[in-house]
Amino acid sequence: TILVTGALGQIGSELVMKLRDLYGTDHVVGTDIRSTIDGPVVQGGPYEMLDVTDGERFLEIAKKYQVDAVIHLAAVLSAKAEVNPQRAWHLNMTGLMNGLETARELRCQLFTPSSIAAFGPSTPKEMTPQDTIQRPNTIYGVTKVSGELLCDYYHRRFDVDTRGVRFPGLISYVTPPGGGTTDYAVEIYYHAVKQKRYTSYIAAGTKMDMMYMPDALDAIVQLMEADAAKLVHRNAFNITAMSFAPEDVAAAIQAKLPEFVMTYDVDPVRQAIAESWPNSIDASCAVDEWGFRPSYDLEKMTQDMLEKLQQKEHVTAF
Ligand code: VAH
Repeated sequence: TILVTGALGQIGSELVMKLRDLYGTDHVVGTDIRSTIDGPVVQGGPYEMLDVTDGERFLEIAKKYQVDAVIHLAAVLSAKAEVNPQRAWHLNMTGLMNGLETARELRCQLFTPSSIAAFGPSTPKEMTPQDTIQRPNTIYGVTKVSGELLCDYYHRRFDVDTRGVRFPGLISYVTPPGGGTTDYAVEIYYHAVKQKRYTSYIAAGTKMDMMYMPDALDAIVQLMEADAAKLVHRNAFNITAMSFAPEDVAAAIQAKLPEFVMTYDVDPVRQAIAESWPNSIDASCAVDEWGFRPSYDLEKMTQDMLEKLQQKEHVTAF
């Protein structure tokens, strides 16, 4: 059985459904701190309320379902973490430590994502290498680098099968992200469909790596199923599908919705976070070691996002 934390979040809410399709509904238990009674994750299969900072409860649930893989997604994202860095450290690091201790005790696999946020201003910005300097200046980035090192330590010291990827900004139409810096690239599609206009809080010319959610979900499954003997790296692989600035995604939308208008009102806090991250990262190790290959580029993603959001009856305003 696979235990997913953060199952009601941007990645978790879609990953749980995909894993239940792949491995069987009863083999995937979703957990989150919230307990919404409606929604497919909670009603469609095993679900437990879990605050990941509660280590005993984490272990108790894992034992109850005889879990053999933990996919730990519960975390505070970059912008929200800056508002309360102490809470972000506690949730991100105590949560991960509890996941690792659970994996160590049950001898099971653990996947947890890192992020391009694990890089900082002194990291090479173009085609950022897999192995390079990592001195992030956000508390979220500090927890991501710490998480990478902790997962590698647990693999080396306790032989826990830990694996992870450094996600770029993720774009999806099912569950909006909460508190990230790359969220503009999700909001823009919702606003394009609903108001035909969007005011970006990230400045023109600010390039960041991005990926469509279907490719992100495939990457998690592919890495978790990869032959361990071929893994030179573990925590965490650079992966990306595209790199764009706000004007690029606006142009891709305008190609489908000519009447779409983009304006700018830069938020200095999230702009500074975005500028501390790479412009583009090098995913060649993921390609070589476990065959990573995304299938959505900006044009294909835009086509799908607009189609799916136009189908959604109530496009929830952001
Ligand atoms: C964030 N979406 O914006 C997350 C992610 C690379 C970005 O870590 O914080």
